[in-house]
Amino acid sequence: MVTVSLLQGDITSQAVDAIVNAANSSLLGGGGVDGAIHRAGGPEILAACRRLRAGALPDGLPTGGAVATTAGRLAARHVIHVVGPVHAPGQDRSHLLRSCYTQALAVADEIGARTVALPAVSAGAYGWPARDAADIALTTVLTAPTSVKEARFVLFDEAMLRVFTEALGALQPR
Ligand code: AR6
Repeated sequence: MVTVSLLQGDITSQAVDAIVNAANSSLLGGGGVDGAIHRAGGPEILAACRRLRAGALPDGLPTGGAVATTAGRLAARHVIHVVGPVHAPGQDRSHLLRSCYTQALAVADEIGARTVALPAVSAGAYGWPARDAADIALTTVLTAPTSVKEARFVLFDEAMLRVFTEALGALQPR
């Protein structure tokens, strides 16, 4: 069974088997955690993404999908790129956000990753309300069929750590 832990910090510094990137469909970089991962990991990650675009993923990675690349010079061994849904008020796109986490863990299983660090996918530029993003992230990871042993949510700021802590507490009543 997967153990979930919560940490405030920068996902690029995590020494785990794989870190999850909140990318966009192009896989060619962006801001937020995506920009931070490419900056810290160096050009090898972008080169690997370009190869995917030239080969298996000519149209990019669909929303809700996941794919692994090298982690370049990061301490982690792999980056698992996912594409979260843009939050759209009035539309239920939560299945796509759940899919990011189930697919990320499925890819982790394929590459033999047992420790995985994850950000709050869609909770930044893509506008997902933090508490809903946290509830979806935690319930999905806790119930996913996976061989991953540790899912470490690395939350960038104190406010997001608080939201995830409250959401996890509500799932595990004392
Ligand atoms: N470590 C951990 N979390 C981080 C870091 C970091 N170094 N940097 C930011 N975050 P976002 P999205 C948090 O916008 O909403 C990009 O341009 C951030 O505070 O990175 O899925 C992509 O290319 C927030 O809580 O991802 C896409 O175009 C969370 O990571 C688009 O943004 C996610 O915020 C994806 O948007």
